[in-house]
Amino acid sequence: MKNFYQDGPSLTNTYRADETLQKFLKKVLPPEAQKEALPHLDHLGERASTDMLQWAQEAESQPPQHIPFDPWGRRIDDIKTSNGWKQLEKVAAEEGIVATAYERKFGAFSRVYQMSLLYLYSPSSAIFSCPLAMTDGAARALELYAGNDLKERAMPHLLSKDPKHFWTAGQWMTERTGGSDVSGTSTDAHPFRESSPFSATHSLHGTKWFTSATTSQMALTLARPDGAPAGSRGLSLFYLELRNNQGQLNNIQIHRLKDKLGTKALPTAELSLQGTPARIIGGEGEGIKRIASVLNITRIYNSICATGHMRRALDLATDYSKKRKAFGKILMDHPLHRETLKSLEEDFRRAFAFCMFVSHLLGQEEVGEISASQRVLLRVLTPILKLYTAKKAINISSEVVEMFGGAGYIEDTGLPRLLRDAQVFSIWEGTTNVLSLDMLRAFEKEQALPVLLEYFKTCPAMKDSVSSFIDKWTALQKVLGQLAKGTPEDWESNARRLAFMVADLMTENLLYEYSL
Ligand code: MFK
Repeated sequence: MKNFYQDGPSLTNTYRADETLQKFLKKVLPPEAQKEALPHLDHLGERASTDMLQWAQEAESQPPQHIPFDPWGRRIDDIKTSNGWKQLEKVAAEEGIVATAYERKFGAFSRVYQMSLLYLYSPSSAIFSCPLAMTDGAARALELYAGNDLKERAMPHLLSKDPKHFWTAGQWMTERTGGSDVSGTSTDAHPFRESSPFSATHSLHGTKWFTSATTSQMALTLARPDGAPAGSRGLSLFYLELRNNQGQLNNIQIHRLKDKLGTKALPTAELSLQGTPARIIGGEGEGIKRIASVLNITRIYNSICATGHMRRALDLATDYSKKRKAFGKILMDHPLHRETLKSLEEDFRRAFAFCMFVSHLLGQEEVGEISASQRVLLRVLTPILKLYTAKKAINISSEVVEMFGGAGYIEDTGLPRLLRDAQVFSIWEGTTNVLSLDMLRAFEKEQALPVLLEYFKTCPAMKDSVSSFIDKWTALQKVLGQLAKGTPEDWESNARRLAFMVADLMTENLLYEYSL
């Protein structure tokens, strides 16, 4: 044992190493989609374990910097990012991480294909997946609600596979008054009568407290037009471009970059809009409803990224378990260690199956092949998926860091980052409680509970009386029975518990249905 040095964990092609992904796609994707998607995913899995990985490490070790002034005192508010970060943006464009969804080559399965790309891209992207989430959300909101001229201006950029033309989008919702309760939004929108390249209708004044990534070319944001009522019903959705044709910020001042717990490579800024030209999207007062379509996409992204993160953590732990010897044998040969990994692997497969089910529903909606009840399922399952996968990612990351013992606690192994970055999943785009309440909103507004129950009654695990499913179903029935005569407060205080019960049932069935 003299001169012993432990080898660290390493990665190989992350598509080839991923039995769950391959098994699922071979079972579910139609043959013509498999013909294109599988080689593409293989190629991306290779990049995720080679060039992307190096760029991600570079981006993490050279976090973005805010340069407020030039050497002569002019305000410039430059945000300097590393070469690694720029290369990861280039990969996103080249590999069509957003564009693939909108090409819609394989109907409803286009989203399954695209989310599989994102799932491989994200854990090697230093969270470049965050600006991509907002880019995709913005593309969908523009597709649904913007005028043709605005669509023609922005969409070709958001969906470009040419890195020179590719744009990312921000989604600026959070202000000092809140990220969850946006009713206190104090950004004002005044009529704008000058000419602008995108026919701005308003100029915006206000402070945005969290804007990721502030290097984007455009953003969607909420503001209150003159005379609009207080509260969230007075908010409208606006499109803005950050810079003018000369590359100067459009009356935007960046105050500082946020010093975050994790996601250190991602430039998240605090900024103020000081007469920024913006164009209203949708009608006045429709802001929350319109931004909800962005949120529903970014919440699915969050879930896919959380699940990709789980896979990455488990890949590292599994590789290490085959290398590290303790008490006379490799870790993998210790029954308790193996059992712990096995149970985390099952949690991962549950999250994966749930993500892919919801991605397929999203694809069905986008190509108009969705029934009324499936649309309600998509609406109610999106917040549940997001809250469930975020918590699983945090738990798996914590367990994996622990599996490495002391090495897991040492910065230059890169392992502590797993835990820090996982924590963002439960905060970004809605906390667990806010999403549990969103589930109740869908119960109330869309009558989603009977739709869910009907879905469970007809799913394969119910038809085949799978005992683990039946046990969970019985437990849910019991809680619903207790709540039947409950007050709104009873429903609210049980919302989180109910959300996890629904997620457990969903995943119990999907593991069975997809044979994962
Ligand atoms: C990786 C990045 C790391 C960077 C660091 C990030 C740190 C975190 C930074 C952040 O702050 S992230 C921002 C997190 N914030 C959110 O995700 C928002 C959370 N809040 C909510 O989700 C609220 O529920 C919401 C603001 C959407 C609504 O609150 P309200 O004002 O009480 O809405 P209301 O009146 O219930 O709903 C208005 C309309 O929108 C209703 O329709 P009707 O007008 O027809 O009645 C709702 O049904 C509809 N709606 C709301 N949510 C919807 C929805 N429709 C569809 N889907 C939804 N999800």
